[in-house]
Amino acid sequence: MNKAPHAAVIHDLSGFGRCSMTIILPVLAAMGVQCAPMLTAYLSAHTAFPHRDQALFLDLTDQMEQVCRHWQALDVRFDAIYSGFLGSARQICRLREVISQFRREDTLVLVDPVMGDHGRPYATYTPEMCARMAELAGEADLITPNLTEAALLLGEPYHAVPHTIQGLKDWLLRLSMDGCRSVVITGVRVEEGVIGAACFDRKDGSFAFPRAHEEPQQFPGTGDLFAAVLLGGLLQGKALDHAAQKAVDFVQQCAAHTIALGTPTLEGVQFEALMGLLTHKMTEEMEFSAP
Ligand code: PXL
Repeated sequence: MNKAPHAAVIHDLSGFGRCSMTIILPVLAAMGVQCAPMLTAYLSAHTAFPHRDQALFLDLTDQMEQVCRHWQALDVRFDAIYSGFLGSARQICRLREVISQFRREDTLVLVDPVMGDHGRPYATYTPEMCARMAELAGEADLITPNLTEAALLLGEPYHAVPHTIQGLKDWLLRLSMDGCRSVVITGVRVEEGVIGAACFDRKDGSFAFPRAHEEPQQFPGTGDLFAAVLLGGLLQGKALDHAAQKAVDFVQQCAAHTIALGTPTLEGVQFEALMGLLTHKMTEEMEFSAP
């Protein structure tokens, strides 16, 4: 029996606007991963939408504890634990315990230190949450900050973000905590019209800079899309640089497709119609091995 890799996915569920669970679950399923979602919060819509005074934000920290107890009783095992958007400082502390409870020798712990973008923290993130997030990231095998989050983790001002390969290598090494964890910084620009990621792989100490043509519009939720495709690739056995290139390409393809269709930016990228690009290889393999 060939078992699908199992991933615990610890993120929020946002009712409107593609981000977090509404992207990650379908993407990982398409890439052959069986997901166990643990909700950090339920929001009526992601935090970039207006009318925040009417928004529902349901913090699910206490419910997470019960989920955790039940999973332990069921002796659930995970090949990956992947966390993202978190609801409260207390929840971030709790998550460190969740990781230590379910981490086994070969479990990949991916912490996407979701805190902000474009130089600003998201509406629901306090300075204390950012400090706790840095501690949580210390538990990870792999972190995937954007440039805003990388600056917050390093305690650097946003205007200091690097735009050269050498500057990015310096930040990657600092973020790797002396080579102890792998790092992929997203949304990196070192050349006009080109966007991509900066990677440090702790396995062999190598750097990689996968990139693609930069589309003229940016969308919320693309960090979640990137990290999900990256994790799917890693769980399929791809090396970090190949998985990151696949993620860079897929985000660019989804952005180009969405711009062509002209749908509202805040609703995120239309990845649904392009899911075949993620399932293609598996389908080929299945066809190949069919009797
Ligand atoms: O994409 C990151 C993210 C996840 N979850 C929620 C968000 C955001 C970014 O705005 O608001 C609820």
